[in-house]
Amino acid sequence: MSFPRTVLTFGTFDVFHVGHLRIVQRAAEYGDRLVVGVSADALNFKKKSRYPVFSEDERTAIVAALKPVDEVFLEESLELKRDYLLKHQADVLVMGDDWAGRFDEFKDICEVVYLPRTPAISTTALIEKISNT
Ligand code: C2G
Repeated sequence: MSFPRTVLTFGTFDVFHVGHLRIVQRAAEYGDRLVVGVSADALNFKKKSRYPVFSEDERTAIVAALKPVDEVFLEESLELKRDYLLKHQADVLVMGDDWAGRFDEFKDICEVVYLPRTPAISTTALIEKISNT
């Protein structure tokens, strides 16, 4: 096992909420150093045909300011996951269980862990709640 043990997680982290905070905190417990890939605006547009509420610069600044986070980079493409894991020398990849099984192909280069999502909170639900008030 290498030291320091590096954990990597990915996310959009738009309209940052406690579910995002909890996954970051729990991911950090899997190693000594936490690196976070924040998905680019263009990648979100490609996936969901809409831009996030907060720009990639704002989302990156919020995630970088979190105590458990050591390094942040922009995730520009879903296809580059293996390159990102290798580049950042990830020992563990942590994702919420909405992604369960989807990253098992990387088990040849790192540990892959899926953690339960924090219940009853999501960016989509928050946007709906705010728009309806
Ligand atoms: N999450 C959570 N609990 C919630 C909401 C989100 O644990 N109530 C977790 C998700 O499972 C994910 C992380 O928070 O691991 C970031 O969630 P999103 O911002 O929705 O990220 P997503 O759009 O899934 O982007 O390449 C993968 C993408 O970058 C992931």
